[in-house]
Amino acid sequence: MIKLYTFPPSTNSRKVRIALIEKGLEFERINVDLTKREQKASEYLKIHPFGQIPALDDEGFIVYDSTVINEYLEDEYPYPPLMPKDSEGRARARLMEDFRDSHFNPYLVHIIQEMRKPEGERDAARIDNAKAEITKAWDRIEKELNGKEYLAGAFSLADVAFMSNIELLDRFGIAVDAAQYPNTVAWIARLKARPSFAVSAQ
Ligand SMILES: N[C@@H](CCC(=O)N[C@@H](CS)C(=O)NCC(=O)O)C(=O)O
Repeated sequence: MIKLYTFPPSTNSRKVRIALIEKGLEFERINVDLTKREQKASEYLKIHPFGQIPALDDEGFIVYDSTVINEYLEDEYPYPPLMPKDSEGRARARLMEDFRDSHFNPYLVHIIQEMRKPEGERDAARIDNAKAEITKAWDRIEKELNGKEYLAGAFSLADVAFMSNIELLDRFGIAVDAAQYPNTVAWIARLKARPSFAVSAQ
């Protein structure tokens, strides 16, 4: 059986949990407790050389990095598909996934880092900047969604990537203005309604 090295609050791990659930794949969750720095234990470093989660073990084949893992799952378990069939659609989906990984998720990480500090020590400017960058992302997402239900047309790994962040948006009270971003608000509601959203929480 597939084993996933994961931790419930980790968004990158959730990205893989969602893909596994969407593909109907059974998997064993192996918790790597980041609060105890278990990701840096020497045994775990044999699985993930950089000491991070997620990592996946498919009958002895080990792969790490959420984006690479999800691409592997798509190649190895193609049904139901989570990528468009045509090269242009696949490139668009990958661009949006990269946008989430490089220009969206990192700002949520900044907020998490600040919120972990005692209230008086938080860097308010860093939080404000992160929130502004996240709002900027809605501009792009709104345009991408024009005339489409999901980022690449049908539900894809691009949506999976953003879906893993939705709970944090709620937790930090980052609302999306429905008047300015109607496509984005409807898309978020669509993502939340997918059974994999609730099931992937742990
Ligand atoms: N590019 C990697 C990033 C993985 C990553 O940042 N994982 C975080 C949890 S979401 C982690 O393991 N943090 C602990 C650490 O870096 O020591 C991926 O997408 O899998």
